[in-house]
Amino acid sequence: MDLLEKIKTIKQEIKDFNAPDNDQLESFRLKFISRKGIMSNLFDEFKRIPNNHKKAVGQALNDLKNDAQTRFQELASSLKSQEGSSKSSGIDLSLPPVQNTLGTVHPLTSVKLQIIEIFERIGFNVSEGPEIEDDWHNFTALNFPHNHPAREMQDTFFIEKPSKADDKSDDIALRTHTSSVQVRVMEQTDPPIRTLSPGRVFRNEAISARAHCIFHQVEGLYVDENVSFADLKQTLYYFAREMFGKDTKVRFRPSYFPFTEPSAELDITCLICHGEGCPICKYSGWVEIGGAGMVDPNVLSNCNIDPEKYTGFAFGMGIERITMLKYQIKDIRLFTENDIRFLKQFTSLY
Ligand code: FA5
Repeated sequence: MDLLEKIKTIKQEIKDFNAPDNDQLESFRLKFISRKGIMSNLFDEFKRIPNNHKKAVGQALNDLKNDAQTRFQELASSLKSQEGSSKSSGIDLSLPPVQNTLGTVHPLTSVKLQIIEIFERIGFNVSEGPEIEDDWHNFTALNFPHNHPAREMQDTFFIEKPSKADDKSDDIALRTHTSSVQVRVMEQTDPPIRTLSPGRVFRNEAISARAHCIFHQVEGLYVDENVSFADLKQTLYYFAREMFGKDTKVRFRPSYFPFTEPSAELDITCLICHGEGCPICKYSGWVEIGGAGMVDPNVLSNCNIDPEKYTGFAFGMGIERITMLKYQIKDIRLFTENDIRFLKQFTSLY
């Protein structure tokens, strides 16, 4: 390579050189500027070239020397200003980075997903409805009598309650149960229907270790020809086995809901005291996890489904209650306190 070519290459190298720290700056100085650096070698070579080339090459060599010195000044001052700014902002750039910690899925979310997965295996899909609900979907379509206590201020958070005693059709409230979603699904879908509706519900209740005014339920609905109470029982037995283990005992107690007939309350053996008695099971050995029953023919008619042709079952369970039993949590308030020490115990879930 002739000398002019060489000078051109080195010029580019000088331009591209970066010195993120003092060591690199010193390398630059040694390589290009010092007495034993590239520049002195080039001046030695310059002595040996023919005289008629000396003018052009000498000019290029001087330019290169200036370039090297200018670039050195630039690199030195940019390093200085970097050091100054990190010092004045109090940041120590040499410290190792802080590790990112992964968040955890909330236990209620995890249990909700586990419930969905169990029911999806037997053909249920998932549907959702609004948390702010009208009277029709939360009460009237579900056969609630006008004087039912749930329709009073003491039990329900009303957003608008313009109604007189007899006409409640304009009432707007925070839904008190996820049964409102079964009405919406039945209004919009022809049977067969097999759906699960998890969601948040609200009740004007005192908060205690067992009960909250905001909690979660999951509603199940199956409507088709020839659906029977035996189907309901087997479905819930299957659920209890999958969720709590095959040795879990389940019992149905006769109950009453305006929207199902016959109705039952679903209890499982208390997994906290294993049937011996504790405050969570009120020393009975059993804990109620939900209500269930055959959908009342009036409710089917209200949702434009022919009760002569179709029957259905429905159930509604408390997700907090199920989570407390599964993970032996003794106080429902822990779910909403956001105590990292509590939440961290569930890192391995879903
Ligand atoms: C109902 O809400 C009915 N809609 C359930 C139903 C659906 C029956 C379909 C028939 C057919 P209940 O009020 O019992 O029922 O509530 C169901 C479950 O929600 C309870 O078993 C309990 O697990 C949970 N639950 C009720 N109130 C609270 C509360 N204040 N805090 C926490 N969980 C609650």
